[in-house]
Amino acid sequence: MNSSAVSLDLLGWQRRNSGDLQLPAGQVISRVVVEHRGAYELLGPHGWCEAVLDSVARERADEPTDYPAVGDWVVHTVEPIDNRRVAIVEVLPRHSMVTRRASGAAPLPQVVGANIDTLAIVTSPDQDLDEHLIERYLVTAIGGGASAVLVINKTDLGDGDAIRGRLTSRGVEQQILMVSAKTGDGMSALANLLAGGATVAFTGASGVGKSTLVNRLVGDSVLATGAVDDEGAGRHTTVRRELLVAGGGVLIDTPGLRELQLWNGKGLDQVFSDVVRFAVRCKFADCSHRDEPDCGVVGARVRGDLDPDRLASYLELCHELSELEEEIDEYQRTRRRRRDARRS
Ligand SMILES: Nc1nc2c(ncn2[C@@H]2O[C@H](COP(=O)(O)OP(=O)(O)O)[C@@H](O)[C@H]2O)c(=O)[nH]1
Ligand SMILES: [Mg+2]
Repeated sequence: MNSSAVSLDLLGWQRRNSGDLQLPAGQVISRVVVEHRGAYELLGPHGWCEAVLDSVARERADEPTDYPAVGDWVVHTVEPIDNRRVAIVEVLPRHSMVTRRASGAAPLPQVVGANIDTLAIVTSPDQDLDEHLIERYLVTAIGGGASAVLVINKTDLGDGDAIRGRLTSRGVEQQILMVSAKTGDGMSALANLLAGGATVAFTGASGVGKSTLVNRLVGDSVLATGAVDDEGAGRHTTVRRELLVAGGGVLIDTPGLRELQLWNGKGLDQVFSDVVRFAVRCKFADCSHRDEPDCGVVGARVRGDLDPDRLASYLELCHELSELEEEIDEYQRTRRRRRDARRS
């Protein structure tokens, strides 16, 4: 064991809600805190360690989503297998998996974070508000089984109310928090998201203040609760950039993304529940809300009940998802053909 040992509960284990596991001797559970290409950094009751996926687990992994990701709970060997790194033998089932389309030509998923309870989508008044990007983030979070909140940071610098007004009048229904990482205004509502060992991941454009918010939450919680617990170990261990333990929960700071391509559309109906409500009135059940007669959605737009830009955003995402489905079909057909050719 090394000095950075952190209990599973401090890492948010109780949120899994799935009972105890019987592990063979020599194996333990940790959480993935950093992901490198093909290697991982783990943190748990046995301390910090570097890890690789065991060859059997690698053999079993068919899909990119079968590999460990930041936030995962993994079973691994206590002893290193190559003098340095331990072997991950199993990725435990996830209660959420926030996934986007990986960059590159092939239609493949990339797990942004596993077992995230809340995705905090951060904006700030000193940057242009990109509603389309926010809606993409919302669909991504909710489609992955996480909840989402919008955080308007830097309210000391500019008019946060104006941003909130734009989002709500557009039809965005998710909770909006107004904060200033600089002055501390509104930070307690943000800190509340961490209650009960919750994992909160911060996302949003570069420069909106994600890292400052995370640092402030870590700093405040250290001040509020004392940096040292009864056993003398740091309770609020700062562990690299990606995953930090603080304030009774777990924070994940992500690098800013300027674009985000969807991997699944499961969250679409919930994020665009306004559009879905109008769609009930469409004449055709498979209406595309573009040029069909008696379309409830276009009707709402014409009456001024539905923001045209919001509708455009919805239609763009629908289009992207149907193209993605075709690409996936084609990709899988090609893969099957290649496999069959190898076998014959
Ligand atoms: N005035 C003000 N500046 C802030 C606030 N939060 C962050 N900043 C500044 O914004 C800049 C970008 O912050 P950073 O946390 O690196 O953004 P990130 O790229 O989203 O992680 C830094 O210069 C911060 O000091 C805030 O609430 N108010
Ligand atoms: Mg940052």
